[in-house]
Amino acid sequence: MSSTTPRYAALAGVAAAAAAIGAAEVVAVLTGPRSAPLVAVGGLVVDAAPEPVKRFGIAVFGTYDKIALLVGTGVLLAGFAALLGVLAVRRLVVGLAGIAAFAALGAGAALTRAGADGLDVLPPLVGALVGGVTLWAFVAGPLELDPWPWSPPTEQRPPGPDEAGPQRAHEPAEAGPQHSPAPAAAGPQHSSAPDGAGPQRGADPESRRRFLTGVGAVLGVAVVGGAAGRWWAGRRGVADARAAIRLPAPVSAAPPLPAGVDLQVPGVAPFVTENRRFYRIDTALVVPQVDPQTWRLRIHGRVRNPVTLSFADLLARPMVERYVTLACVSNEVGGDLIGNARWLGVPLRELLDEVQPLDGADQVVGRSVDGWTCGTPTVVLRDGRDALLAVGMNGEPLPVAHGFPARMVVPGLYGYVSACKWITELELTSFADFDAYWVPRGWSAEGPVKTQSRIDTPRPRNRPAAGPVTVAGVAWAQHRGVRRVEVRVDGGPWQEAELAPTASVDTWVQWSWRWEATPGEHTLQVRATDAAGEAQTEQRRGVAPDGATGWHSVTLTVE
Ligand SMILES: Nc1nc2c(c(=O)[nH]1)N[C@H]1C(S)=C(S)[C@@H](COP(=O)(O)O)O[C@H]1N2
Ligand SMILES: [Mo]
Repeated sequence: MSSTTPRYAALAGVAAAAAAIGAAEVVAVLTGPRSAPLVAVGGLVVDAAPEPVKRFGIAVFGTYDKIALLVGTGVLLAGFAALLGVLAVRRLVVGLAGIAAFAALGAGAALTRAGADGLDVLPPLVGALVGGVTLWAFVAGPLELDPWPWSPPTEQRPPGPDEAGPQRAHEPAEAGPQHSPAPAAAGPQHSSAPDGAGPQRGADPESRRRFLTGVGAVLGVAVVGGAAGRWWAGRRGVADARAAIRLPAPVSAAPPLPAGVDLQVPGVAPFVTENRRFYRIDTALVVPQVDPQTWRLRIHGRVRNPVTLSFADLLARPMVERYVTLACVSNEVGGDLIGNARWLGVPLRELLDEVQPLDGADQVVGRSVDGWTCGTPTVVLRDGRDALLAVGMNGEPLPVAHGFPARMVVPGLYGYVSACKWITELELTSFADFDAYWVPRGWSAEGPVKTQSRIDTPRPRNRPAAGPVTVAGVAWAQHRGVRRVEVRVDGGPWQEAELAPTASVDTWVQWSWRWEATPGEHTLQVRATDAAGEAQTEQRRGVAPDGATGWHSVTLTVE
């Protein structure tokens, strides 16, 4: 095979894969974006990825971890596709079998997602057909290079006595990948060599033009068609249904915020986090689009009176409104996976009272439409705190990415054990009988929020002038409350910071401290003490298995 063969073959493979994925995206307009193979396979990867990999993804890419995953899946896929192209030039069936295998993986991934139905095999199936035809067209059909720039002397040499005849002629598949990349560097000069120059024949220029034009056209149509499909599928979402919802007024409104909850110090996180700035963490590659018309919440399991509620049933119930600060267990010390919102919803306690949990039902499992689960201690939901089945966030229906039409919000617990979005089931069971999503992945079954404090200003890259500098930030110890925040400079004595008023023990609190800064490099540290008098431990621990500990510190230079 000439050195140019692999790169043309790789192009054919990539074009076929692009055609397959583009076609699948278009078909997914009918079946829903979750059955698009890239998303379905990506979802499998999310669920199967070892915990450290996922933590790495969240740590490195933060809330962009999903985009990173999809791009990564795409790049990997392109690599495989190139390889399949190279194999297909030698034996078309190998390439076609590869495409079929991918389609099977895509179909399997789509079918094993929660809530999947038979139609979900359509995108990978149609994609595979389109990809297969495309591959054939470039490798053996009308757009084929004519001839493929084989290198006759090596390829057509009769097998020697030490070589296994027929297989050798096609070259074993394993030889392909290792072989192809190496000589590629020599490519372009060779391919433009006139026919018959040297032992290698280049492809007929006319056929090469046809081939390359074809590849370009397929890539263009696939990208444009795929993107259009994605966009169209997105329009089938529930934005209109959400906009049409009128939330009821609460029978118990959130207490008015005391004056001064916001210290008005530039750089400090606002007391109420805007919806569009609220952090988002979940395993959903495509945000579930749940139609409130057909949505149901089933409360069942170890209960005396199982019930099923519609969204209208829910809205007809007395609602309460509360400020609650939600935090992610993956929030590093000093991190921003935390936000505070005004939630409107039905007290979970009342729903549980109605279904009457049976003895031993010590765990309430929230299950979302996409199969994700969290497990919350039943006692926590019944101990009088404002645990809500929420439908509103800061005066609006829940944003789709934050769980529309309904989610759980439980003061004092990390989101992974309590804050099920797109919820469709509450199942009463026991901790002994059921492990929720993150538990077998190495996270603790119970997840009370740890007391934490964060310096929002100054930041390490600030270079304040010597003199008075306002050091400020937020601190939280949900459902216990923050009693005290202290700051120290360069390991000196702890100085008590001023605490702003806050809404309740379930919300974070802003703090500030006036620093007489002197020129040079300094390290600021902060620690909070909860209402029970327990101070944050200095010991630095990572986020797994139940939340990070340690003091946030900021090192900066004063001019
Ligand atoms: N359905 C579903 N709900 C979920 C999750 C999820 O992966 N799927 N993640 C949980 C986690 S880990 C957190 S921290 C909160 C985050 O909620 P937010 O995205 O509204 O900030 O949602 C929780 N609810
Ligand atoms: Mo989380």
